Amino acid sequence: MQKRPAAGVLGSLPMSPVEATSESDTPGSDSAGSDFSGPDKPAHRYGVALAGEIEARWQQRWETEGTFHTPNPTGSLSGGFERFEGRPKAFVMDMFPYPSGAGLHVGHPLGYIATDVYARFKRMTGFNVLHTMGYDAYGLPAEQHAVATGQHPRINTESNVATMRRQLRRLGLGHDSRRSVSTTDRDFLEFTQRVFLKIFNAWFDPQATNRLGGLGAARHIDELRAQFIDRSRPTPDGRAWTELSVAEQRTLIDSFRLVYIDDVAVNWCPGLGTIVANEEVTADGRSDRGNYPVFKRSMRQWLMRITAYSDRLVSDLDLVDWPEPVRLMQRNWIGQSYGARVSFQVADSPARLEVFTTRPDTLFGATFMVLSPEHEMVSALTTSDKRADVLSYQAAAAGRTAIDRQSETKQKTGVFTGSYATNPVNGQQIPVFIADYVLMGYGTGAIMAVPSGDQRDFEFARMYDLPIVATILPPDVWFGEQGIESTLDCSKWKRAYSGDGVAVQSENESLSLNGLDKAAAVSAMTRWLEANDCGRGTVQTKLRDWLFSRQRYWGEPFPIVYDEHGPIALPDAMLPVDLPETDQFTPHTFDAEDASSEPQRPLDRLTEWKNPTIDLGNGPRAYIRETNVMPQWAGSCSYYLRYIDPTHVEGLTISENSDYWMGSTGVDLYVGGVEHAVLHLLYSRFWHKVLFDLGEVNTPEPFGKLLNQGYIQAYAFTDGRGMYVEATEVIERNGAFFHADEPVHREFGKIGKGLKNMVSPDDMYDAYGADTLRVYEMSMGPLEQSKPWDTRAVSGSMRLLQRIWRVVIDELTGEVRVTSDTPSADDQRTLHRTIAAVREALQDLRVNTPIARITELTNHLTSTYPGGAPREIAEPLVLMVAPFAPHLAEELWSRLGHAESLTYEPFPNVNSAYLVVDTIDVPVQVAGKVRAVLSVPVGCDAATLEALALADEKVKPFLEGKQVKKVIVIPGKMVNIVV
Ligand code: ANZ
Repeated sequence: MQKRPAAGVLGSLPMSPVEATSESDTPGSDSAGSDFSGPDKPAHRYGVALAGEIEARWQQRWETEGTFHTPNPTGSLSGGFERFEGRPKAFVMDMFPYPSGAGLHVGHPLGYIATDVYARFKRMTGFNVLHTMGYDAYGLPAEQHAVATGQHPRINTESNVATMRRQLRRLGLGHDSRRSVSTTDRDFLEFTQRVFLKIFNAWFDPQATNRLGGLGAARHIDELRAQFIDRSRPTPDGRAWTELSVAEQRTLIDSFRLVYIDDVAVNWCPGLGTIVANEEVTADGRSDRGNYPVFKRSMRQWLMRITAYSDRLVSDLDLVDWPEPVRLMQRNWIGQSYGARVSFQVADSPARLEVFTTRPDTLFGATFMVLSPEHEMVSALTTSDKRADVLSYQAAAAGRTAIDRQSETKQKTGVFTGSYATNPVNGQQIPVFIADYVLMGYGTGAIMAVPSGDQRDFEFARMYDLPIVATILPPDVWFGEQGIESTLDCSKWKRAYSGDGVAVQSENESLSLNGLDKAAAVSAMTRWLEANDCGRGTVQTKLRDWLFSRQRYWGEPFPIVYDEHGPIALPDAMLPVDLPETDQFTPHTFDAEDASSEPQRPLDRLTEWKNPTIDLGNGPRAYIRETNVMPQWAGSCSYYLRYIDPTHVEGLTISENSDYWMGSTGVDLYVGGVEHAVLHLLYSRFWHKVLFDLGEVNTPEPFGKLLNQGYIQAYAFTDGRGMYVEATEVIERNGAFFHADEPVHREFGKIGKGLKNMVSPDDMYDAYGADTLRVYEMSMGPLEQSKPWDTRAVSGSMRLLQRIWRVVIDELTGEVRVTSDTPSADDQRTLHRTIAAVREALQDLRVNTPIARITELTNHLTSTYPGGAPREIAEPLVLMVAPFAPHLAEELWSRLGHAESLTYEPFPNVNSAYLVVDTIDVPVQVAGKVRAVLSVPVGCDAATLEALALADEKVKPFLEGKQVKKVIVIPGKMVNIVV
C-alpha cells in the first residue's frame, strides 16, 4: 500500500487500517485479532470492506424506503402523519454549512453526528423528528473563486454542494432529503425575498403592545398609512395626508419602514470592491474575508432597523436555553449603556448640539466639546479662518479605520472649529473641536469632554491647554498610586479619574450634586436636565442598524424596483427576482488603499435586466431595478422555516406546520460553532421577532435550545515565515519536523484549510467506514469540548464494533449465533444498568458516555458467552448501538430476523427491578489481612458467610497448614478468620 510520508508521526493524519492497528493493538482476550482486513482474517469478520458494503446497502435502502421522511401535519408532505398523531415532536438542527471548495474535514461532522445520534434516539423514543441539512450557498468565497477561475459561481457552488451532499450521505445521517435546501435554489431565493418583503412592508411602532405584553412591535405598513390618513398620527409638518404630494407621502412612509435607505457611514473596502458590515471588520480594521484595509465613508445604503428590537433582543435571552457565554456575547454586542443626552446651545446661533454621555454627573467638569469629523454640523460651526484646517483634518480622518481612531495609545489629534457652545449647568462658553477619537456611529457623534473624568479628553486637554476641572474627589489610594498629594487642582494630576467617588465643585443656583455618590448624582443631574429642558435620560445601544446591501454579484437580488419617487416592492407574484445570468460577475475592485474609490455594482452593467418594463397595476412602464444584492447572512436568517415547508409556494409556511414544528419554544435543538454566537443568531432572532409580531410565526424566539460543539484540533506546522505548510507533507526526523527539508514549527490548532491540517472524512470512510468514524467522534469527549484528533485511536472504535458484531455473528460461518438461553440475573443487571445510563446520557446530549457503557456491556457478553450471547441481551445491545453506528445495527437487526428498519423500533426500556442493588461485597480477613472479597446476596446469614469464606479459592492458600482458631462473622460487613 501507498505509505503517506508522515503517517505514524502525526496523530492527525489518515492512515491505512493496517498501519492503524499494527501500532496500537494489544493482544489479549480479544482473540479475534487486530486486523480489520487482509488475507488471513475470518471470512465474516467486521472490517473495512464489510463495513463499506453494509453502509452502502443501508444508505440505499433508507433512501429507497424514505426512512427519514418526516411527515407534516398538513400540506404536500403530510403523507403518513397519522402514525405520529398525538406524539411529541423534535426539531433537531445543525447550523448549515457554507459549501466550501475544500469539502468537509473531520471537524465538521462532530456536530452533525451528535444531532443525528440525538435525532435517532428521539425517533426510537416515540418522537416525530424533523432533521435535515441545507447549504448556505451565496457568499464571497464562491465569487472570489469565480473571479480567480473565470467560472460562474453557480457551477462551483453546485459542485461543492454535491461534494458535501455525497460526504454527508456517506456518513449515514438520517436527514429528510426532501427538506434539504440550498439558499441559491430558485424556490429558496423566492422564500428569502418573501421574508424580505414582509419586513420591508412593516414598520416598528414603539407604542404598540407586543404579543408578550411589552412595548413596541412591528406592524404592517398599511396601518401606518391609515394613521396618517385618519390623522390619528400627524404628518411631520402637520399638513393633512392628502395635501402631501405623492413623493412626500412615499418618502414619509419609507422613512418608517423596517428596511430603509439612508446615507450612512459605511466600511468601504476597495480591495473587495464592496462595503462590509461592522461585524465583518477585524479588530485591526481589515476585512475578515481577504484581509484588505477598510475605510469609513458615507454612502447611500439599505439598512434593516434591528435597533428597534434592541430591548427585546436583550430581554428575550431569558426565554432561551442557551450557553451563558453566548447570551453574554449577545448582550455585549447589543451593548446597552445607560446615560443621558444633553443639549448645548451654540453661541451666536440658534443651533443646539446634542451629546450622549454615560456620566451626566460630571457635567460641571465639561470644559470643551468634541464632534466627530463627519458630524453634520461641522461645516456650519466652522468659522472661515478655521475652514482650511478643518477640511484637511476631515480628509485625513476619512482615511483612518475606526479601530485606529479609537486606539488608546495613539496621540490625540483634533482642530478647533472656531465656535463655542454654552455648558447648560454653569453658562460657561466652551470651545467646540473636531477630533477623530469621536466616532459618528455612536451616540450622537458628539461629546461633552470632561478631561478630569475621561482619559481621552484628559490627553486632548493637555495637548491643547484646555481647562481641567475635577467634579469627583478621587480616593487617597488613587493619588498614592501616582505619587502625588490629594488635590482638586488637576494641573497636578497625571491622568483622569474615571472611578466612583463623591461629587465636588458641582453646584449652581438650582442644583447641587456635592457630596452625592455617583448613582445619586447621575439621577439628580438627569432630573435637573429634564426639568430645565436641556437633556433627558436615555439608553444608548452600541448595536447599529444592519447594513443590508452589498455591491456584489453572488447574492440574493432585492425584490425592489425604483420609479421617480423611490423604491417599490414587487408583488409576491413577480418573485423570484432571479439573479441575471452574466459572465461579468467579477466585481470592480480597486487599489486596496484607494479610500476615494466609488463602488461599482456588477448588476449595474446588465442594462437590460436593470431597466425592465413591467406592469405594477398602472399599465406597463419602465422601472429601474435595485442592483445591490443582500448580504450573506440573509439566507441563513429563516432557513429553519423553509425546512418546515420546503415545497410551500404561498406565504412562508402553512401555519399549522410551523406551529407544529416550532411548538412553544422553537427549534428543540440547534447545534453549531460558537463563532456564530453573535451575527447569525442575532440577525436570525431579529427576523424571527418581526415575523412573530406580524403573526407569521407563533414563538417569540427561533431556537429554544442552543449548543456549541467544540473544535477538533490537530497538529499544524509553520515555516520560517510563519506560513502554514501542508501537514501531510511534514516529516519527522529525530524529534524535529521538516517540510521540503526546511525545519518547521509544530503547533496545535483547529482542523481546517486555514491551518493546512485537514483530515477528510473520505479518508476515514476508506480506512474504517462511516460507523467507526461516527463512534470515534462521539467517544472523543463531551460535545462542547475541543479535543485533539488522533487517527490511531480510531481503530479502537473499530474494534468495539467488531466485538459487537461478534456478539451476534459467527465470524467463521457468517451465521447468527445468538442463543435462546435465558439470561442470568447478572446479565440482566448489566443490561439494565447500561440502558438506564445510555438513556439518561442521550437525553442530555452527553454523547460520549453511552459508548463507554456499551463497551462494558459488550465486554461482559463476549467474555461470558464466547460462543454466542442470549438474544434477550443481544437485541437491546443492537438497538442501543443504533444511534451511533446505525448501519452496523441495522444489519445485525435484520440478520436477527427483523424485516423492518430499526429506525422507529422502541429504544430499550429499563426494568428498574434490575437496578436495585441486591448483592454486597464482604471482605474476608485472614490473620488481620484482607485476602478476598465475597460477593453475596444482601441478607446472607453468618453460617453461609463462614462456609463461603473458608471455601474461597483466594483464602485457601492462607489457611494451608494452619489451624483455624476462630471465625468471626459480622453479616453484611466482614468475615475474620483467626489462625
Ligand atoms: C462625558 C464623560 C465623562 C464620559 C466621564 C465618560 C466619562 P460607553 O460606555 O461606551 O457607552 N462618547 C459618547 N459618544 C461617543 C462617540 N461617538 N465617540 C467616542 N466617544 C463617545 O461610552 C459612553 C461615553 O463615551 C460617553 O460618556 C462619552 O464620554 C463617550 F467622566 O461623556 B462620556
